[in-house]
Amino acid sequence: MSDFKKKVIYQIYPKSFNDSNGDGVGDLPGITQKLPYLSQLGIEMIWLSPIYASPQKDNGYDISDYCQVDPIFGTMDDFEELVTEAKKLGIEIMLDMVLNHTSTEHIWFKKALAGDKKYQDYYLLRPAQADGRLPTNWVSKFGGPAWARFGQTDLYYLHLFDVTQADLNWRNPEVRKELYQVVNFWREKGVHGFRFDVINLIGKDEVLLDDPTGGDGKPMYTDRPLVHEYLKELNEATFGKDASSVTVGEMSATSIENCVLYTQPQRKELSMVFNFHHLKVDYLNGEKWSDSPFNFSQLKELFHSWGETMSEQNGWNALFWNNHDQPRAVSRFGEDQQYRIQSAQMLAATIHLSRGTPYIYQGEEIGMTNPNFETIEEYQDVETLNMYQELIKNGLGPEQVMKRIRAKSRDNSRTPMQWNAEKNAGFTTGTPWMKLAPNYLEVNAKMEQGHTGVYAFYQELIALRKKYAVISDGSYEKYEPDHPSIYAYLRRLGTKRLLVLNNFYAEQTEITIPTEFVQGSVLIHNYAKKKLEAVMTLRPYETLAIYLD
Ligand code: TEU
Repeated sequence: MSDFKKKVIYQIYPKSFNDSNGDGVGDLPGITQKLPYLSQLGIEMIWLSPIYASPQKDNGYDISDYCQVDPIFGTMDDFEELVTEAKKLGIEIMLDMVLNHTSTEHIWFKKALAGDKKYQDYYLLRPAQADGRLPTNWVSKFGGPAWARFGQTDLYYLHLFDVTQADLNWRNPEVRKELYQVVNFWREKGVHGFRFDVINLIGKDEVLLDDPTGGDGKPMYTDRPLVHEYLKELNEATFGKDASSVTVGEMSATSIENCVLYTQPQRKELSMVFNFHHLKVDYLNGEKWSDSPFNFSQLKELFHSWGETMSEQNGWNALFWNNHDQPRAVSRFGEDQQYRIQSAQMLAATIHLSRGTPYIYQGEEIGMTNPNFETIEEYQDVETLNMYQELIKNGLGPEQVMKRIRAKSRDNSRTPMQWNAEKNAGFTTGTPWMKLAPNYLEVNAKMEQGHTGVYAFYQELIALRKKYAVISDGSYEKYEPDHPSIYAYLRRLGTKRLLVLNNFYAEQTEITIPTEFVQGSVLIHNYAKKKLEAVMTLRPYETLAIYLD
């Protein structure tokens, strides 16, 4: 049995982590160089965003060969060296499996385009509707319709993401077999962890239909019952053979009910799931590119309902604030100026002491912030660039659009890792592929390691999870759900209890704690020690956890 409940997983976006050869792009040897840094933090598994051969239209989530390393990241030897060196430090590798779609540069798609019927059945090709409309009214997640003309034919291929990312036909058993071989190819290289990209979109119906609500089509292809069947098959054919494997499914627009089913151990689907509901609490009417502050009561309600349901029904969550698709949490849910350190620490405690497996996205452990670039030319992400055009077309002025992009762009998290205060923050000796956030003189790993800042707090949280079973295995219960500024919860395992209090605001506030906790001990705290009292006063972004044995 894998001990993924005690582990903390660290996500690396290889392009922006560490460049060893001065070409401006992070690479595999660069990651190997930084393993001691990760080991010191207490990390036991690193998830690498895609490192495979790719035209890089979506930074590697558009794969042209699943079994090759993209030369921008190095060679297969470099990968093997990384696996070996990591193992010496007790660190395992989790790879990102993008199995819902391939790049249109993949040999399968090219053969399909050349007329090979076998490969045409690898993708979702459909004719236009009788009245000439596209096969369905679905919208691509990166803007525009989800269908594009298939070469010179009368057919269209489905692309739920970019036009260069063609959805695979999972109903074809040959396709599934090929993909299982890919997973096994990497297992043989010593990989024990897999993150499955948008994996709840693989169970598409045989007949693809218009969204009757006139919406974007999501309910027509998300969490279909077949997903569970395919996951069981995938499990059995690949990682299920390895008792130490750790898997996480990235679930787009999913439901708690399905996530319970995806993760209950006896169902043999996945170890855990990422869901994104808590990261949509600043989407006005569900619209990502809106301009709106986050809704705290909605955030708490989501944490509580997911925490309690998964706890009661024995499902398992991946806990996270940041990844390569999200703005920096400290700029979004915290305060990245005066209270940068305190709010980064508070956000860390909220998820690291909760029930599930916590993930850290590179730079989060040093409190990295959004870069706030001035102009659209400084942004690179395909989604951001498409949306810029779309929002301008919809009538917003350029400055209004830039304000939204500064808050929402996926590039917020993709700026190079800030290692030190030297040139390019020590990320590269060359010209970085993407501009750095300008604050690297004050915010960098070297500085953070030098004093009791964000890094040391993460170190402490990671160590606590390994030591206290109530953190790794305890149940989850909400506490004072209606408090206007504190997010609080209780963990329980046998007679042991943990109360976690987090002030999400810059104003001081009060909360009454259960009387027995006045006799408890403080496990972790981001302010100087204070006496436990029935009514506790919490300072700006204060977090503390009280333990009762
Ligand atoms: O993302 C899936 C996804 O639907 C979102 O996170 C999406 O990028 C975001 O909502 C847009 O606002 C995964 C990967 O994490 C992402 O980087 C890829 O671009 C995408 O799949 C396609 O492979």
